[in-house]
Amino acid sequence: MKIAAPQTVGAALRRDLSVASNSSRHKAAPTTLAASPSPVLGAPSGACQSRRSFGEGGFTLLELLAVVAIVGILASLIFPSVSAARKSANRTKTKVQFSQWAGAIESFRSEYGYYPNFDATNLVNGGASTTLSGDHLFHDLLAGKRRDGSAPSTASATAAGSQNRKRLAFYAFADGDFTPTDSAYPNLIRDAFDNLSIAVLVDRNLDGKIDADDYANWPAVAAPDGASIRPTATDIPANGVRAGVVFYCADPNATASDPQFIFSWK
Ligand SMILES: [Ca+2]
Repeated sequence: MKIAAPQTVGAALRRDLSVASNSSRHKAAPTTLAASPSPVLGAPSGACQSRRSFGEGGFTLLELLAVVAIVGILASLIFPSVSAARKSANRTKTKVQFSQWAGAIESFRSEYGYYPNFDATNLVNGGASTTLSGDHLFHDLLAGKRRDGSAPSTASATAAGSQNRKRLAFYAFADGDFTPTDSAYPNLIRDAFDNLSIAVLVDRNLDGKIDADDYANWPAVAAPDGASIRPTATDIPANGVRAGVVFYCADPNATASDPQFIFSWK
């Protein structure tokens, strides 16, 4: 007769106890078993069920790295297209802004018979004050008042109040048209890219086009990197721009070596 080794007996006893324990649990919770799906009923033991649940609920390091890599690839694909779409939308918004300003200036001409004289720099913020009570020629001319609502200046013949002597409102500027009061350069007109360097030109001799007869040199504007860039002959139609008022500013992608612009007429 073969006698089992003590260790083997102990192991057999533990198996028996485990089976008894499982059997007891199964009996103690008949409702749970009945409600459980068939794979649980077919599981060999509670311990195995516990390990499987833990494995199914977590991620290995490899899985996490794979997820991170996939998210990175997706981000690299999505972000450039989102950025390009945002720039395209802002270009459109800026050109709409130019068109609205041009309409206001044409209204000024209809009223007074001539285009207004802007700052000698031919920039919408040329010589502008950064305070609400100060002079902002471009704004004050078209709004018929200062930013704070006070009467525009009549200090000279070209001051806003002198040119728009009837103090008519040709354009209703919104707060969003200006840089915030807490910015480095507050209360200045900006485009959709927060660009403050915006050129404005008018048909000074009223011949139906804007060309060298009106402006010997087209105004330079600041690129995002601070470079001063100026349109060249390739940017401007050979016979001038057939318009009474034009605007332009640097494109957000412009640099000194690659000057690009947002033109109101293109
Ligand atoms: Ca002209």
